[in-house]
Amino acid sequence: MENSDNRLSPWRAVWAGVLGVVAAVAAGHLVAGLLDGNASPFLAVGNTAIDLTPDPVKDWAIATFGTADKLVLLIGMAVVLLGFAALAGLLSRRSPAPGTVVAVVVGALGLIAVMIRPDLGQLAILAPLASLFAGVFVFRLMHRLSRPPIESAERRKFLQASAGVVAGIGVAGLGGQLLGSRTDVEGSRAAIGQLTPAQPAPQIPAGADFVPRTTRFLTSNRDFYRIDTALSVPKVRAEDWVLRIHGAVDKELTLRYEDIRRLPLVERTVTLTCVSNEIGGDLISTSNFIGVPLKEILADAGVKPGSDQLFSTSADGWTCGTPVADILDRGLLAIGMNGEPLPVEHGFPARMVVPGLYGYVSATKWVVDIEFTTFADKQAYWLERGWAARGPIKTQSRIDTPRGSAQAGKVTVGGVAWAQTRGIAKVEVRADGREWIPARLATEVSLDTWRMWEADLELAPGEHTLQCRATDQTGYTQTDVIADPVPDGATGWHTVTISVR
Ligand SMILES: Nc1nc2c(c(=O)[nH]1)N[C@H]1C(S)=C(S)[C@@H](COP(=O)(O)O)O[C@H]1N2
Ligand SMILES: [Mo]
Repeated sequence: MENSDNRLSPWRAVWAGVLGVVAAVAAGHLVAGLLDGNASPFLAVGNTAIDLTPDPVKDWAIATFGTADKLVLLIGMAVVLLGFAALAGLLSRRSPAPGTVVAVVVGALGLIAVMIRPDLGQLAILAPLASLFAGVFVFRLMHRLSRPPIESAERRKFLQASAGVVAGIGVAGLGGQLLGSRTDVEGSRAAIGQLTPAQPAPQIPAGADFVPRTTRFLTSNRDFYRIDTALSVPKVRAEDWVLRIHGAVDKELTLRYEDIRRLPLVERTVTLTCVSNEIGGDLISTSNFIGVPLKEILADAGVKPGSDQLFSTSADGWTCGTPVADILDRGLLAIGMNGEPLPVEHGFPARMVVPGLYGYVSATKWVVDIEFTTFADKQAYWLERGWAARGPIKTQSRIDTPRGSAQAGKVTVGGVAWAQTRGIAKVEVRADGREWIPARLATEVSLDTWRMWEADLELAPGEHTLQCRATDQTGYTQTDVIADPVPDGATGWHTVTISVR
């Protein structure tokens, strides 16, 4: 007969729930390490959550947490999961059945998340299955050993089991981590060495920026902004990388890394921009990209007339649609960045770069598949989530300094402006809505890059509002109409308030 004395103490109930869940995550991680890091049910749920998150929330997360958005998501998920675990434990003080049901339901979620990931194979379900079994087993074991009355012998068994499970969790978690990183992508990258372009980009002239009043013209690989949907960066070794080119072509092609590297490499200085960049935001950077013009690679394939979309897919299943005309005009299959092979986070071994188009419609990292099709036939990742099919970069400008405060008198305002493929013709600055003052423009590097500017304003002590606006070389002056990044890029003039002393 069960009576109330037979119930688990709340602490032990919570402990059984938490150990069960952590064991589940660790076991899944271990098996995923053997198969594919993204098969880890915890990551699969996170990746699916990213795909399912409504765009306004996604935009808000990028704006609020920047590149830490994914870490915040993982921590949030961990907190929710531990909350469930504690609750499942508390519901199970009398019998392990309720907790077992919760474990099966959460386990099933992990299973579904892994099954619907486009980037995971069939074997990947072994990871969430391992989680499910480990979770249920550990929970029921700890539950059984926690039952009162607890004599000293039983207490010892309980402590021993706890210690054993905690050690097992540590070994499984660590093992999964080690196994997962055994694809030695850094080793593969290091083995490539320097990439020397046959056609280097022109030297960046000293007058290309006004550091420290403006951002530096070339962004280091470390500081280059990063945006992608990948919770764990795809690990593709150059030796294993294969690019398939198919669809509306005369001849299908399969290219390997050496095929690309053997071709004469060109270097292009390009400013990449994210469509999610808010007015004044920093999702924009400039690099010397090294690669091969896609037009040359595609000459062998022969693109059939009638296809207007190059539909590219990355190793992790992300997709992107780019107008064929832009690709043939200036698309690059890039393998290097600032003299080095692409950093892993920026698409190693190969990515696409197309000046003048926002990254979401042009800059596929870890690209493994290129299909010629039409915009009518196929929709890429962000289109299904409400963003526009076409994403030409809008003429924009940003104030870099001063931000916050300045000394009264002559105040030099500095910043950047961009209108990739069109070039910047003019930037103007004004304080407190007064007349526009033309800025001095830094030396132009190319139409495909940003351009730095600075201007002197005379400011008295007090609060002042500074604004800037750019005019591109087609004569278009950026609009003051404020628009959100969704669906095709933010508009409006960057406005900063400073206090002058
Ligand atoms: N595989 C993959 N490629 C991707 C993305 C992605 O989510 N996955 N994001 C795109 C977006 S939205 C942008 S702005 C650029 C950013 O490139 P970066 O991270 O090298 O700056 O990559 C593009 N390529
Ligand atoms: Mo982006």
